[in-house]
Amino acid sequence: MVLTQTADDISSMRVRGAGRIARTAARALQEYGASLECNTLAAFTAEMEHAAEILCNTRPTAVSLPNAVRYVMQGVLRADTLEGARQALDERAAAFIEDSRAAVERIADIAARQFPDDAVVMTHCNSQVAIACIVRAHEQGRVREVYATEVRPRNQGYITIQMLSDAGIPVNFIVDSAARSFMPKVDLFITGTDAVTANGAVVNKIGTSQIALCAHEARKPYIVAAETYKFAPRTILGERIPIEERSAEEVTGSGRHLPPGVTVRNPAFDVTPSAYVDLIVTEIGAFAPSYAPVVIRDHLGWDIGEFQKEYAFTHHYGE
Ligand code: RI2
Repeated sequence: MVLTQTADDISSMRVRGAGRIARTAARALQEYGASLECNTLAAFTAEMEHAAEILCNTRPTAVSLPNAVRYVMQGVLRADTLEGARQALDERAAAFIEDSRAAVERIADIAARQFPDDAVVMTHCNSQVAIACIVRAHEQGRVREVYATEVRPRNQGYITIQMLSDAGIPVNFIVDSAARSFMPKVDLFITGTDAVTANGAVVNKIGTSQIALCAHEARKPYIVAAETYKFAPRTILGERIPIEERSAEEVTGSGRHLPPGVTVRNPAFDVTPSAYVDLIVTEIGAFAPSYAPVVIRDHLGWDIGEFQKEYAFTHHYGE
């Protein structure tokens, strides 16, 4: 079934990358809804809510996933009729997929202006949107070469170097621990993100915060390329972004003997404080990280009224 297959593809990382995960979930909801043979709006809504929950539980850190699911599901939850719910689901899923692709292009246009001439760039992990920025700047003749990390343990760096190489960009492939050694040669560090919090912190692939620290030390700017649906609304309520911890086998390989008492830790992401982030480039503009709550309120539409509705606050000061 398309839904369980998609959920498995996302949790096993056959489908990976925050943007691709979000688009894949939107498409899965669209297809699942079209396949349902429910006769009532209530039954259809219940099935769709169950599907949404399954998808949201696949990978906990990338907020693009619940944001995409919420956007698509609003069409179902606000509908008055079964036919209206089916139509809104289809339209919203298609709109999300189209808008998220357009956002990557727009971010590339905006971010490319930040690249100095003859730029030497460092990137970490494999971000579709960060690579789009590098490629756009290279098309404008402003990228000399890229330092791309290996990205232990899943080695997403191999995907990055293939994409950059396909675009005709000279690449230096380095182990993750060589990032500080090469930072003096670099003009800017750029990555994507899995989540931006209300205080402007950036959650991204494990190792990002170490490189951001090196960039800060060397006074090299760190630019984050982030579609607005990668901002995490619930962090305004104090919720923390859960950091996904994956299996030990990803680190050790299968069949490797470990001494007794050794525990393998394999967090997939880390948090870079806003102090080490120079600019977040979104499809609606380039901002300092302190602008994150404004994006959440004005662009994602999560305001105090929204929270009040959701949590059904009944007591107000003065009453
Ligand atoms: P785009 C990836 O996570 C990386 O952390 C990457 O920076 C981020 O998603 C954003 O990817 P993983 O799925 O949406 O490899 O920019 O764990 O492609």
